[in-house]
Amino acid sequence: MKHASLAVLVIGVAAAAVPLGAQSLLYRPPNLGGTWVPDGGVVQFNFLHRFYVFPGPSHFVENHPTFTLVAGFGHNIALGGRFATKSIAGTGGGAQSSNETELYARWRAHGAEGRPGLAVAVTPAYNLLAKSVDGELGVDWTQGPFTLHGAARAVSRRLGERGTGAAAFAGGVDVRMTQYIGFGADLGSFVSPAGRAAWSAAINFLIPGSPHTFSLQVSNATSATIQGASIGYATVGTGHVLYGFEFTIPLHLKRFGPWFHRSPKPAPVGAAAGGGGPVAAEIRMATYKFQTDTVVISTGGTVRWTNDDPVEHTITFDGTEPGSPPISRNGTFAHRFDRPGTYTYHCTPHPFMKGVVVVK
Ligand SMILES: [Cu+2]
Repeated sequence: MKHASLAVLVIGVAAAAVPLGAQSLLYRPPNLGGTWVPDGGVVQFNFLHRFYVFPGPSHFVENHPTFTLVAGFGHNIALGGRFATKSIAGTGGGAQSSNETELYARWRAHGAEGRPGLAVAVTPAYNLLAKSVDGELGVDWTQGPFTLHGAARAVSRRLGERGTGAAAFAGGVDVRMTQYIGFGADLGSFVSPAGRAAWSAAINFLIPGSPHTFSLQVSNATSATIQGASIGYATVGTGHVLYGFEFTIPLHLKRFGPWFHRSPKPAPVGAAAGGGGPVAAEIRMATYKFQTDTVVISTGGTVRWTNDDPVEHTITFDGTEPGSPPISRNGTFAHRFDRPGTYTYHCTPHPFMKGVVVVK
């Protein structure tokens, strides 16, 4: 039983470590857009919040959030926007507002962020505050725990500046200590005038059992747009450091299906639902737990699970045994075990729910 629990735990954690096709901050330093494109049908919401604490006696806190909302359309194409409510533009000469909006498209021409090897993405954009046509060519290269990043950027009108276009370059690196924890850092600047480079450093986490990643960071950049990530709040070396965090939230649109369909009738599912013989063991699912975490039955016996929770659960075996589809409230799943053995299983949406069926 103890060994079985450990096996379930290891398998559950390994499954949980995959961020479900979502953007992972373990593969992207804070001020680089990366080459990531959401899968079709996935909408990603990233919340970046940075703040600056003015020196005493006021200790006034100035907040610099950037919200990113981007949707995947398949074919390695994404459309999205960023909204930064306290962009550095507000401090620049001639800027009308500090609300910076950038609309962008991204096409990943090669590779995939997070996979070994090279990935390349092109990101055309329009910055509504600067009234500027912007663009970025992003490249990253992953090998083992390392990812190296490079970006070449061009803008037709710089934020808060009069005059013509400019080019910027940025580079960064990620190092992953484990699949859950990594470090990232980057540096980027407009070619001219130099001296207001944007930099950042971060410690990044994948939150186990979830598709979310989280980073704690320091930087001197006030927004995450192509323009904002290319210029620092103040000259490098003035000690003007912003602290912040970013949180990534992938929304798999399929999961919202139940909003638009009548909830399915709870029904018995599984091969043994009908004439599977007498039920050798009953297991209830309640409060996100298999109420009996280990059952022992004889070969040929049937186990029946019943869901008492308002959310869907699954019976997903860690081996090759076929498991259940999502089981809605009051639904049941029955399965007959024809071979002796130890069958460990978990719930796919809630990998921390684990159980064992021992067949003698
Ligand atoms: Cu569950």
